[in-house]
Amino acid sequence: MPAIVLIGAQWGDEGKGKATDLLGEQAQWVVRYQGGNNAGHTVVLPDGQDFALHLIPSGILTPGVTNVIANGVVVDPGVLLDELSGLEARGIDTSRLLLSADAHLIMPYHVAIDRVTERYLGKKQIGTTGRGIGPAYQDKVARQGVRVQDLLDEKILRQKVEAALEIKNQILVKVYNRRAVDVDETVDTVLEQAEKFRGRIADTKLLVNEALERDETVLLEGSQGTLLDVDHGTYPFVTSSNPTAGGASSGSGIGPTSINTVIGILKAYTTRVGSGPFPTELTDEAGENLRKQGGEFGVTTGRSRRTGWFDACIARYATRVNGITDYFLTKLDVLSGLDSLPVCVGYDVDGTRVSEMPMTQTGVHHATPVYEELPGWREDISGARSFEDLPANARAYVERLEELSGARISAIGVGPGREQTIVRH
Ligand code: 2SA
Ligand code: GDP
Ligand code: MG
Repeated sequence: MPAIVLIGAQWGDEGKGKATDLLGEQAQWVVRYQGGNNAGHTVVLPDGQDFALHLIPSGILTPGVTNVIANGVVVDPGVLLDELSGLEARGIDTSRLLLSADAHLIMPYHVAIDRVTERYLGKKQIGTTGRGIGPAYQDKVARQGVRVQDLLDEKILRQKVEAALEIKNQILVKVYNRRAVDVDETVDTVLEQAEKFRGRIADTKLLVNEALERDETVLLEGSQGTLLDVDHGTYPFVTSSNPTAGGASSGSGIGPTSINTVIGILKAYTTRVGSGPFPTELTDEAGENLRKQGGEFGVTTGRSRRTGWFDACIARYATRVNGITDYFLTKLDVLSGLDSLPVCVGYDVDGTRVSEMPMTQTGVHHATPVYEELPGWREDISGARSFEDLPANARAYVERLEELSGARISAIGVGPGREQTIVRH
């Protein structure tokens, strides 16, 4: 059985947690391949209990599934332990969670640097989650990172932490006027934490590839979204990893030929957390209404999410850069009660009409949406279970989005619950 990749098609928070939970029932493995505890994936179980997962794959809630934090993820050991104990306290079996020996660690100094950098950027800040994600990936690329496998050898760990802190401490003290980070204290802390998850460290790329050879289903759970991708997103207002489908291969160690399905999770409108351009953003009452109706608040930081109308240029772009085969359209229920629904079908960029994402970041900043108005519907659709149960205008909205996005909409979310899903294909 080939691997399935599940990715966010917009700026994250499209409902990847719910989608992973739904598909988790058909999978033997759920693998996180990028990001870290900046993610906030919500899963609502049929009994009404809801869970917010940050670092651990959403498949942990499905009995029998083996969950993997793969090489492309950055792991904060303290967060890992807290998340594990939180799940265990709620009766969740966490015995099937493995951690790649190649994953990089978020060290306490990465968190400190993330926060201090944002503060110093002032108005130009990215609006990060402050979890140390960017600085940890920076060290990975600069070849100064500390990996999970380094926790298995205290001598190597100490050398790596010493090397990583040599320049950082000078910057912290001389530029940011902070206290230097102590090597011994840092090493002791992570070693103590590692005691509690040493048994989970594994050669996960071998295990996942072997599972594929046995015809088992592997679901690769993306976090954040296409426009937060460091290569394909609205740079520099992005995260520091590759949430797009290509990242699933490098971030887990499976070949791209093992992947034959890429499911894009697409919200029926648009949201974004943090700074950066957002052409269809609504800063008026309509935006506030979407935020309230959709409960658009960050699952990790609690920040208000920015809201706006559906942007078909983004969807088309996501279809292309990810090779999306199917869409799961979420939160259609949130749009009930509106007279008319504007859908962005193109942009006016400094007097030129375009229908694709502008080539340059300046173009994205200058993009004014060109809208097509679709008629809304008033009915509560949260109980709909088949496409035919939806009002005609809701069906027409879905069909138009499908046409504009360039990939079939195979499932539709009409509420946060697992059962509040319409499967079309
Ligand atoms: P970072 O912390 O370096 O990854 O931040 C860089 C940008 O990436 C955005 N980002 C996110 N956007 C949406 N959702 C995310 N997860 C949380 C959620 C967000 C929260 O589920 O709601 O609680 O605030 C997420 N993680 C990173 C971030 O806002 C920056 O724009
Ligand atoms: P993720 O980061 O992509 O997993 O998404 P989040 O969990 O950050 O945000 C999605 C929110 O929408 C969560 O509160 C979900 O429970 C909720 N949700 C998911 N699908 C639907 C849906 O179809 N309708 C409604 N009303 N809520 C949904
Ligand atoms: Mg989220």
